[in-house]
Amino acid sequence: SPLHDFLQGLPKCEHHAHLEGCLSPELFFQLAERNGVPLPDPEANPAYASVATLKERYKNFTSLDDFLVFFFQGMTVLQHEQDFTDLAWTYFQRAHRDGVHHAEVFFDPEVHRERGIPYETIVDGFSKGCRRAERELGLTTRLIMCFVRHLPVSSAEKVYDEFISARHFEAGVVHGLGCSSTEIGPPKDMYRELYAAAAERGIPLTAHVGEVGDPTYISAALELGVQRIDHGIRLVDDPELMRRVAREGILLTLCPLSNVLLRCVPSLEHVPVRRFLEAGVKFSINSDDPAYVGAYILDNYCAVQEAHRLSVAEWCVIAENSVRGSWIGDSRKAELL
Ligand code: ES4
Ligand code: ZN
Repeated sequence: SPLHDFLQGLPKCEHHAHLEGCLSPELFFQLAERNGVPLPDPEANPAYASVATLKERYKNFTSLDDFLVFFFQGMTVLQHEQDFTDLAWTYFQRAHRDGVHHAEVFFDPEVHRERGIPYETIVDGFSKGCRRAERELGLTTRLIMCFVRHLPVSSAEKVYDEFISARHFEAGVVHGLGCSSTEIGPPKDMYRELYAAAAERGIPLTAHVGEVGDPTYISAALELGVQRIDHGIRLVDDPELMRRVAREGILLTLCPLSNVLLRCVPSLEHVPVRRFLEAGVKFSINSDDPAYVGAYILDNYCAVQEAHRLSVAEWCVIAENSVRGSWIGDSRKAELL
């Protein structure tokens, strides 16, 4: 796009990338081999025949839940601390090349723990990748622990207890809590107690809502104390709630190309960036699951520009709101503004 160089150079903050969503088909097969993890039977799932067939399959997700099957299958090759570090480091290098100065990334400890990986292995591995990015790239990072709604609350309680016992919030190892995975089905308030306990400790909260769910999923999350909404595109279906989100300065972390690929919207034109700009709703633009979507943050910025033709002034508003909505101290914000 004509603004590519400008968008590349714009100091960006990423708030919505799943580290497990950074596992490329290449790295999937590499780690499966390195760790002796059996691949899914290609008879039952021909997508796993090769890197090429898997890449092709990733272009044809039919829904959020269809994607999630591949996303959780991918994670099975992550076994050792080094695998988690490699995955995070690979992502941060790419984000740095895309002009990201600050990155807040999700990880799903419940899912790894369920298949026998200790909490410490997961967090130590990812946090080593974060520290390397800070040291070698000057990128600031934040790890956000993500609960997954397809598993029972008792599973979330287990990782929450480990996180509290390890004092990882106080130590600045894990900076916030979120939740993701399937949206429609589980109770909207399933993390009421956990979110209340975390809020009491001053832990920042977010939730994946309004990606496919109606605005009542968004208001339910706000009631649980979130400061941020991941996706939230369905907010446009409730103008009153949209005014409230604007008034309260809640940040939406939009993932435009993910929304198109998972068929949450028919095309980029339906990601309501202009409606949000006009309503004064703050948002950032993010990659979500870049290795599955086949697009990183700069691809998302450029695709939004192609579809919506924003002005330089509008891009500056987006970049500034991304800094202000980051979970970092005022001195780091001042450096980024
Ligand atoms: C996700 Cl796009 C999306 N939605 C919900 N949960 C997720 N986990 C990873 N990506
Ligand atoms: Zn997500």
